[in-house]
Amino acid sequence: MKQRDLANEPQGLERPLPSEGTGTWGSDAIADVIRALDIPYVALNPGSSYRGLHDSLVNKLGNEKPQMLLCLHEESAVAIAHGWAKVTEKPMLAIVHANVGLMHATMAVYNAWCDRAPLVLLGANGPADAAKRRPWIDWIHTTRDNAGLIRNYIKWDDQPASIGAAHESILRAHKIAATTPRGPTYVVLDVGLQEQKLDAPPPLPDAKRFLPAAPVGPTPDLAEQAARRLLEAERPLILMGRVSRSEAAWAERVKLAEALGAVVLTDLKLAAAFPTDHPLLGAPPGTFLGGPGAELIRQSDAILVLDWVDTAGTLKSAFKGDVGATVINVSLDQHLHNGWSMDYQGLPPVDLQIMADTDPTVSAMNTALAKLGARKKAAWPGRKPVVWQQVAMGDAAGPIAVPMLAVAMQKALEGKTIALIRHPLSWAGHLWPVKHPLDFLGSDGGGGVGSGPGTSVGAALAVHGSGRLPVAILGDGDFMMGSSAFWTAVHYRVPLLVVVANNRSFYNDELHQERMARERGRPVENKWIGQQMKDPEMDLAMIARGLGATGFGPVTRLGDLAGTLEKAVKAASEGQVVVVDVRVEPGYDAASSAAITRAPGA
Ligand SMILES: Cc1ncc(C[n+]2csc(CCOP(=O)(O)OP(=O)(O)O)c2C)c(N)n1
Ligand SMILES: [Mg+2]
Repeated sequence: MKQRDLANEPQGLERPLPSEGTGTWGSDAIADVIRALDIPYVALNPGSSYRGLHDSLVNKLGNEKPQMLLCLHEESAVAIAHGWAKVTEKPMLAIVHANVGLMHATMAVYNAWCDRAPLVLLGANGPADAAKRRPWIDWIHTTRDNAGLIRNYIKWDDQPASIGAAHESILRAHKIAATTPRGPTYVVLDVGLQEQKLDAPPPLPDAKRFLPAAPVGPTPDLAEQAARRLLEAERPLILMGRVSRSEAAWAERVKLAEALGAVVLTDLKLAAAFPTDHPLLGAPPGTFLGGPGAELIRQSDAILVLDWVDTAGTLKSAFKGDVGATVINVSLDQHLHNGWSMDYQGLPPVDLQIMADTDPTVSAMNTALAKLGARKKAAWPGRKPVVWQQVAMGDAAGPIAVPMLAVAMQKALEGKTIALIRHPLSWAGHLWPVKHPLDFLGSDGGGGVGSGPGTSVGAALAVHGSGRLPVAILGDGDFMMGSSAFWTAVHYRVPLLVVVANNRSFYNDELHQERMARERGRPVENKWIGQQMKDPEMDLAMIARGLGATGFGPVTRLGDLAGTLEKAVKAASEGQVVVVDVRVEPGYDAASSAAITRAPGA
């Protein structure tokens, strides 16, 4: 393998002087158990509530394993950890300061929760002992129940009261976060605990004995029942939802679909699950279920649901009334459902529930099918293959529509292995081919705008060094809310290509105002007020340059796009963080517009 130049790698940066301090502190012992988790990075924004732990991470652990990633906002610290987990399927660590840092982090925690992304979040509070609080500041930054802020959208939290308890707590937080269904966990470290002097380092538990559980499979009998029902169906269909990034599991899903003759639908909100050029793909993926997908579901007589995000809503949109097909639901998600957020979606009618992970279930079904033998009759008689909408390009001197941007980007990236790590709301499934589990990473999970920059940086870090160029296409609203995350990518030398589909608007909501105006007989012309970001238009390339990134644009004419993208791809391939401001025409794909502006209950 080529020797990596450490001056241009995160690991080469921010090397501390050797520490000659003596003594053992509470936070040193906490740092020891953090080291045992074998997590390479900790994303953080600093604060005095964890100054003890900060010191131990730098001076006791030498700022490696984990290495600090300094973030300019707690929302981006957690989003970076989220983006990392989207690729690695493992938790990164993040640390936030007291109640205020946690308040900043909340939306990103919610996004990670909804995306079922693992995250070990550490925070701090106190001192719990009021007699030890510094005047004023320790009082405003101490809360009775710090984790209460986020308890409704994390899997578990704790505030340990001793070093031994902190060891157990951190090991448990890791184990729970990384066990499926995955999600965030939170451990609050009391200031007093971190800053106490210890006589001797307490014994460290053996982390290897507290590892997360492996994904869980179905019983052979359940797998066989599922396989048999789909094999006997005339028009079997698979909704491929949350699945892993494993290449082997990808091949197993293709094998299953082929053995069953099942038509497959995938979801644009989730990472790649099935090749878009496969003849069994039923329709291009959508954020919402489009007409052709709904028609296929309506026609199918047996549906295998692999941890789909909204099974009830999807079946409702397709069948309108009674669900005529047999439904086999493979999901562990119910373990996470609570009464606070409705991210669990509607309750789907299910004929066979398999409480297992999707990857091992698919493998078990393939094993069952090998015994059951091939189909007797071909499935889906008379089905026509997907018709891929062609994108019409405009005049060189004319404006740029989002589909044209997609075509131009594919051209500029030809011959490169890339990961499309984020896409804007104006995106549509027919715009991007997917042939590998890392070709496409889905969306934010919780619909919290502003996560795009952070999750992109985290995902870019996770693919760094793999030969895959990370590419993010972001809305301008999303970019502006979270743009400070790009400084972290520049600082730690994490290459990334960001293209902003800049429609100078929170355009999603212009669609809503348009709908309101039409429904109420009011002027549609007013829909832009309180939505558009003009006068002044923001110079996003300059903002990028201000953060140390390379900025291109604004590109306003279609004819200038190819040349600019070519330069941008070259710069990112050479290791830079690159932002291209592309001024696009407002407008969403017709299916998305219709779904977004639907009336309540429709
Ligand atoms: C934190 C947050 N605030 C507001 C919204 C409501 N919202 C949904 S989409 C959207 C517009 C986002 O703008 P941009 O990223 O520019 O995408 P565009 O719709 O213009 O393509 C807004 C404001 C949200 N989902 N999350
Ligand atoms: Mg916009």
